[in-house]
Amino acid sequence: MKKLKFIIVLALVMPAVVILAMFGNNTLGQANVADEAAIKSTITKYFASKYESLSTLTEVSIDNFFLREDPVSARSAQFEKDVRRILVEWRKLRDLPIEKFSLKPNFEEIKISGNNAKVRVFDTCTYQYKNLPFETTESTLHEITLRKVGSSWKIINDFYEDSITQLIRLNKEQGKSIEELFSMLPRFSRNIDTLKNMSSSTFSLEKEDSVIPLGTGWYDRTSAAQHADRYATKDTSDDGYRYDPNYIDFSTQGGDCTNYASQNIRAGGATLNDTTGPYTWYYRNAGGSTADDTWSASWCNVDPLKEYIVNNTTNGTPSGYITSDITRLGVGDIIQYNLDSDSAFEHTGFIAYCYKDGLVWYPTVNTHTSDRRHAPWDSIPNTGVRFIRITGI
Ligand SMILES: [Ca+2]
Ligand SMILES: [Ca+2]
Ligand SMILES: [Ca+2]
Repeated sequence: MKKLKFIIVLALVMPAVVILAMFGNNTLGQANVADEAAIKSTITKYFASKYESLSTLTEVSIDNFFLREDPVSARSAQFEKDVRRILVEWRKLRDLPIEKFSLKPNFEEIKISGNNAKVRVFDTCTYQYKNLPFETTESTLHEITLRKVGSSWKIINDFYEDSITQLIRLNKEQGKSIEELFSMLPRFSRNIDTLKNMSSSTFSLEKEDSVIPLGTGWYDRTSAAQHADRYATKDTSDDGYRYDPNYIDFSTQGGDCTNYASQNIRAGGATLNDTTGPYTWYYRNAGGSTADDTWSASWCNVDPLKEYIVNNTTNGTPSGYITSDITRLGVGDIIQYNLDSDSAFEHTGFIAYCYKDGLVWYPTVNTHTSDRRHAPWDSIPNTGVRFIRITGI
């Protein structure tokens, strides 16, 4: 009996031993436990240096995290410096330092192979801006490759997609240096007096729509905002929620910002429109996976959503107008951002929360790719904005 027991135990243990032998070099070995801890520590400090920089609004050196002699690493370091420099300058102009930040990176995957490592991690962080009475959460998925040099891990490449990396890439593609990009950034602030005095040449607000829009149905702004807050971040570590599983995730296909805004508007009671009139706005998920879903251009693209809202005449679906007056915006409305010098807009934010400053209510935006919950509307670097008031559905 004893022998049989031994054989049974052996039969149970052997597969585990084999698995250990197969993967011991990757995730379960003793050395890798230490490497994993070292990698997590390096990346956490690297992310923290960004939020320190945004707290002090000064440049915090990141050279130590990278490998200067490696050209890929040097290029990645320079790109991150450009990102941070623009963020710092942008917020200096608006007196928007952050404070009390709580960084909780969520490591989704760490693959170590010899002296190389690949990491997927969310840089999830919650903080307050100085003098603003609410918390902002931001979360971006990074794919980071590292190499072990001596006893320390150095970042070779940090890849992530968000509106500021898009801003830099788009303008670089159009032949603009970082200095030229700097000079394009509008000098407006969130302050209403400054906004009123803005000239349209430095701030590309579109002319106010003179047509009284339809939209007589009741738009449930609270429900729309609840959907926006619940599904604001793909990381589950902040609140247990990923993106809304009923919709496809466009974050690796040009960005999920407008798809997310449309979802929120729909959650506010808007019905889909795929049959009536020259304009359509719909998303079809006939159950099952999202792989076979279909949607209209207006559902997930920045300019087409604006076109739909300001032009459609179908009851039950979102109608509204463009305004230059920020005080007309409220929960449930949207703000769109231009990220270069052409007239097409590239980013959509959804207003799920407004805060009062003096006598004025100012909007914050929730966005996807990168993920933001309750970010001051003017905290996102851009070359122009468009305020869209949804009057009804
Ligand atoms: Ca989440
Ligand atoms: Ca489906
Ligand atoms: Ca553009």
